[in-house]
Amino acid sequence: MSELKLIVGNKNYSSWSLRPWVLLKALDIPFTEHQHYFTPDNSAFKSFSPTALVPALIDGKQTIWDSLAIAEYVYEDHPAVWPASREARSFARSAAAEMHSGFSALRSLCSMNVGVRVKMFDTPPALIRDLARIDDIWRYGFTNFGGPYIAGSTFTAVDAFYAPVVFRSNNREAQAHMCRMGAGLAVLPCRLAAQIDGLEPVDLGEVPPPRNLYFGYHRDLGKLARLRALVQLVAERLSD
Ligand SMILES: N[C@@H](CCC(=O)N[C@@H](CS)C(=O)NCC(=O)O)C(=O)O
Repeated sequence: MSELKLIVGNKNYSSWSLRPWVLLKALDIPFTEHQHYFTPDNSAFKSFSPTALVPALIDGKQTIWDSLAIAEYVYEDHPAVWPASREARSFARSAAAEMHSGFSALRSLCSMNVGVRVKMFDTPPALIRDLARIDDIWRYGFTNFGGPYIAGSTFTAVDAFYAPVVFRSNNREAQAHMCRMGAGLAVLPCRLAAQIDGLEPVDLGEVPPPRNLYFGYHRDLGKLARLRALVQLVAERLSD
């Protein structure tokens, strides 16, 4: 292998670029990053990839133009890309391939923009099925290979393939469960954390960041005694 050049789009939007980038970074594999800006027709991408898509990995005269192929290519010199055990490796490869070819509802309805949080007003059945499938895959991995990563004790390509999901969903329960599995720290509402065995509060020595809660009701209803009582009750319960 000569010096690896990873050509990516803006990783804020390009989940396929983010995957090999996270993988190489997490495994400390040396590479240089070359970012190309998206344009209306991306015709300039033809100069480095036959598909005019990002990412692409350049190794000397060799071009590898697909995220999953990049993982496999890098694996040839860096076995840590996939889990060491055959069982975990076949699971990890299957799950990464499933992400590579599936999850169309998640992909189209929860498009990636790392810097933006959007409240969804509707969760169609196809999206619920995709999310449930991710839950199954992660649970299977944690249960069978011991965590804290999807296929065992080290970060591998399957984690890189599911990394953008973390930016597509900010579900607090998922974060709480990941935290319980040992994946790291999570900023959780005390009420949610208190319901999950095995989580421990961390004393940061300072007050956690505040979170504003809003109670919406129609202006005309503001004088209703029962509504005011409810607002007061909710405020009291949440402030204790
Ligand atoms: N199967 C490819 C997908 C690559 C892909 O769709 N890349 C998007 C960015 S996330 C792209 O280059 N889009 C530019 C375009 O469609 O013109 C892979 O896994 O690398």
